[in-house]
Parts: sequence; C-alpha cells; structure tokens
Amino acid sequence: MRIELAKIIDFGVISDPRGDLTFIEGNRNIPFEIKRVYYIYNVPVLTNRGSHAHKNLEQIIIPIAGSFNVKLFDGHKTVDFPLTKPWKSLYIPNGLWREIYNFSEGSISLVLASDYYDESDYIRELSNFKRFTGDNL
Ligand code: T46
Repeated sequence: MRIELAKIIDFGVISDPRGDLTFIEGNRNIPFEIKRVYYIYNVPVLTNRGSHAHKNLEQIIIPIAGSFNVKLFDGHKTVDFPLTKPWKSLYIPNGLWREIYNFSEGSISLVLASDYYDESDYIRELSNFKRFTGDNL
C-alpha cells in the first residue's frame, strides 16, 4: 500500500558541549532532489494545517522546534506520526492525504519539497482524493 512508503528518517545528531547539530545532504540522506524549502511557524495551538494531498510532490517535514503530529491517509489506511525530535523527520510520498495537528506552542516545521510550488498538484477536497485513489491504487 502507498502509505507504507511513508517513513521516519533519522538524520542523527552530532552533540558536543556547545550543543547539537543535525545535517541533511541532498541526494545523500533524502530520497529526492530538493527544489523548494519552506517553513511554517506562529501556528496557534489547536490549529490544523494540511487537509490535502499531492498528486506528484514528495516532501520531508522536520519539527525543527517543538512538536506536532502528521496523520496520513491513503484512501484505505490511516497512520499517525508524532514528530517530536528535530533530528527525526517524516518522508511523505506523493498521493497521500495529510492532516497536521497538535502543534505545540512555538513549533516550527521545516519542509523540503521535490518540486516548485504548483497549486494544480494539490487535491484539496477529500471526495476528489477518494476518487483519485480509486483511480490510482
Ligand atoms: C503540505 C504542508 C505540510 C505558496 O505560495 N508557496 C508554497 O511553497 C507553499 C507551501 C504555499 N503557498 C501558498 C498557498 C496558500 O495560499 O501559501 C498558502 C498556504 O498554503 P497551504 O494552505 O497549502 O498550507 P498548509 O500548511 O496547509 O500546507 C503546506 C503545504 O502547502 C503542503 O504542500 O504538505 O504544508
């Protein structure tokens, strides 16, 4: 099933008395070439984001500050990923519905994307997504 392609990627931590460092290298420890980076911050507690799917876009979402949950749905199965550590990110393949919720106060999500912003890649209606998965599963 498509949802099984989603996975936690552990980028590791280099710690010393000055603090912690985590690095990401394009084409090395992520499964696509990064074409866009964006970040989401100042999210009011109890606010949800997402509620859409992408036809082709692949992404990695990293909780660089605070925590939040990402719930993925492939038209059949739902899997919930709590993201609580800045070195542990979630790889989201294309073709999955996502809900992002349970943002802690002051959380920041950094997102690495496989392509430029393109509104035509979004499926923003759940009924359209169910039709899409029916056509694509
Ligand atoms: C996703 C989750 C994790 C742009 O103009 N350029 C961009 O690169 C992005 C990401 C968004 N926008 C515009 C589109 C909307 O008018 O910014 C506005 C807010 O975007 P949206 O409602 O899609 O935000 P989220 O947080 O619900 O979703 C975003 C990404 O759009 C989406 O790909 O997977 O973060």
